Amino acid sequence: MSSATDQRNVGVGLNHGGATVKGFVQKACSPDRPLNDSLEGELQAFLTNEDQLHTYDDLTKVNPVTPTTVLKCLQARYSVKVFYTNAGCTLVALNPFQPIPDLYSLDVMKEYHCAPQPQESKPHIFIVAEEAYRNVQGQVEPVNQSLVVSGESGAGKTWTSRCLMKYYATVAASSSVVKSQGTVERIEKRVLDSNPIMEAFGNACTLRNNNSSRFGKYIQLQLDRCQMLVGASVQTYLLEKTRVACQLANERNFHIFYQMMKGATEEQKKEWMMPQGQHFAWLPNVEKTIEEDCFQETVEAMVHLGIDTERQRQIFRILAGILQLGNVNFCSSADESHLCNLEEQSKESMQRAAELLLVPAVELQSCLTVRMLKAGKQSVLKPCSQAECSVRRDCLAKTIYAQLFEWLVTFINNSICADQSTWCNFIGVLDVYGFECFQINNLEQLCINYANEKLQQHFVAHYLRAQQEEYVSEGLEWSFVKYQDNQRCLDLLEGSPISVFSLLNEESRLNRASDAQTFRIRLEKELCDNANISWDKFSKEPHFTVAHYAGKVNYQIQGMVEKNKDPVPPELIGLLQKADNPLLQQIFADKESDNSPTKGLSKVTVVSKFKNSLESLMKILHNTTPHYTRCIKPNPDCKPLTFKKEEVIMQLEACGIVETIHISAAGFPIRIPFKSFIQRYGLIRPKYSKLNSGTPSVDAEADSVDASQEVEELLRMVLQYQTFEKQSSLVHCGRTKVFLTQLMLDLLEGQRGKILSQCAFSIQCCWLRFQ
Ligand code: AD9
Ligand code: MG
Repeated sequence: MSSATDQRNVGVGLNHGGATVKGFVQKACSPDRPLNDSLEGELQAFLTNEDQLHTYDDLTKVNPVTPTTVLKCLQARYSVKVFYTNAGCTLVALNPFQPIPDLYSLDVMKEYHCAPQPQESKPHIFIVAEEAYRNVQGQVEPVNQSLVVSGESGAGKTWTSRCLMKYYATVAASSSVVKSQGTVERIEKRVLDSNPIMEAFGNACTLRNNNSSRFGKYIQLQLDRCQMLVGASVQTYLLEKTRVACQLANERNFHIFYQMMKGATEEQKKEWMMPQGQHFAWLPNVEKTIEEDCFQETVEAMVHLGIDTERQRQIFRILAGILQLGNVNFCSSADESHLCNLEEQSKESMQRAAELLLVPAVELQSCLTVRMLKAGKQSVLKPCSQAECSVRRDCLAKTIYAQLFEWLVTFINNSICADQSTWCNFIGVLDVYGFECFQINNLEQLCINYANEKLQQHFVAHYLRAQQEEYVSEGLEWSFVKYQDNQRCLDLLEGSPISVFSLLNEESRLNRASDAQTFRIRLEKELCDNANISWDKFSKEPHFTVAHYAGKVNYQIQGMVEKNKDPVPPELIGLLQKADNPLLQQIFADKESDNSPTKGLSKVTVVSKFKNSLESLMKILHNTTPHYTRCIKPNPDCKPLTFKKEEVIMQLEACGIVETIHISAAGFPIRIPFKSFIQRYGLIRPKYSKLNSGTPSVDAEADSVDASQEVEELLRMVLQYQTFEKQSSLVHCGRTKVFLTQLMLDLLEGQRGKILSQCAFSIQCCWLRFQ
């Protein structure tokens, strides 16, 4: 094992109880003896010098590792514009919220790519990228890699993912020989061009981030035998389609609509029936200009990926049609028909929407205002209430948009995915939404937080596996490592036979008029044994609270069952299948309406679909070597170089950094190579404790005896000759290192301190006698 690793292990190990350790080190320097160079180096890990905090490039070296010291270290580094810090096996990335010249330049990429030991360079996202790149060509067989990027909204996940993709598009191409260079270049550009398209359609300006991704993404970069990038494939998760028809105050719709409004030519606007100055109800905050309002870039990327002009026309007409739908409002009719009418000013919008979507206006209106009910083999038409009409309008817009997004992702995949025979490994980049806890949380947050629970479980399992590997290589058994995992919470959410999801699905299938209170009572009755769920009995709003690993979240029950069903009236699907817009026709061609008799009860609910896609993702992650990057948002206002402690600490806790420390504390966090151990604690043995007679030459001794035996003897002494084996919960001797718990370290330090103070006292007495 390299000395660098040993150093790190000492650092990791000396996480806790640092205040005492620091004191001992200071004492050790004076009456004891001058520290030799190597010991000085080892003991640096013990010291947390506040002035030097910014120099600690691994949080596990800070002493003691507590949320406060970790926070101070990150703050110190941020203030000197150092944005990356290791935290054991993860990389913490602080968002600078301003461009940092030269941090990601071509030269920097090359530097990391060519470094013999990139891990020894300053922490950087390119080290993570390079490590994965080198790992992929495993020693025995190739190992696929996953780069998991997490963090809260605006923390920098998408930015980091793009950065990783650019790195591979550069190094995986530049390392290639001239061989089929034309193709390689083209594919890299295509892979990168998938970003602006997906961001235009899947990102939006929110209160937290001007370019917030409203979907999760896992992109696999496909590498051939020569480690060259030959293609990619994208998997997306849970697009927030409700945004099309409903935006919170001060938030916006998806970027693409604004790009069209702002970047299209007069001619295009005419074609899309978007006259200058027309107000669109679904385009709030249109006056706000952001960097992402760049229509030209999206169109260029579309062209590059092979979306021809005709297809583009069809896409933009559909989008313009959706905008017109947003301006359609209904009013109750005054006559006996009970049919809802269009508000006067909505008539033109309805006409335009129909024209743009290429569906008959009369049919469109009737689909939105009349419901078809099945009674046996017969169909009955029933007028919808005003509220129902609005729900159907929104549903139509959301369905079209979600299907269009899905079609785009499929198109992109067809355009960038390499032939199966040409690639052999992949590096996956996962950019998913972070843990969410808003004032009002519903099914979306439940799914997002469930995804984060799954990822956290994976992280914990992997982290412990890494520990296990070291224990095994050191000849230790590892079964005694105890840790808290989040299985209970996952059982609560997805377990079988009874869980929140199973009950929610059951409620959705029953198809009865959903009653939030009834569902709450069921949850309470069926899940009362699980300590991770609770209720505020006095709350008027039916809700339940889940204790996630990152904190407690209240979920509103009202509307949850309906969201889970996500019903699309069959008339709407039928209408879209008949549309003259070939793209609409295509994307709905094989869609069965939800209420169709063939589907019946087997309709896949939102949580079932999400759970399945997440399970596939977890399978992939389990079969790859993961690398974790935790992005941190240093302030809520996205201000450059502003560090708000309260914000950061919450994220450290939520993204599991503090948890990581706890996990490491549950095992044997302190690992000290035998030689260093003897150097520091050798003086505890009786022959050395007669220190008053002189300074012990531990180095010479250490060389002459078997280090392992020496260490065991020392440990027996400290444990007062109890059977050493019985103390396996406190300490273990490996092949080259001692593995200790914090308690054992404290015992050792206590003994050492006692001897040193006796020694200081004796020296003082001698000195007085001389005088
Ligand atoms: V969300 O969950 O999709 O809402 P992300 O993806 O975590 O969120 P994003 O990557 O979009 O956040 O970053 C937010 C903004 O921070 C970016 O638009 C950049 O302006 C800024 N950012 C993030 N990382 C960096 C960086 N390394 N250097 C400079 C950055 N700016
Ligand atoms: Mg994002």
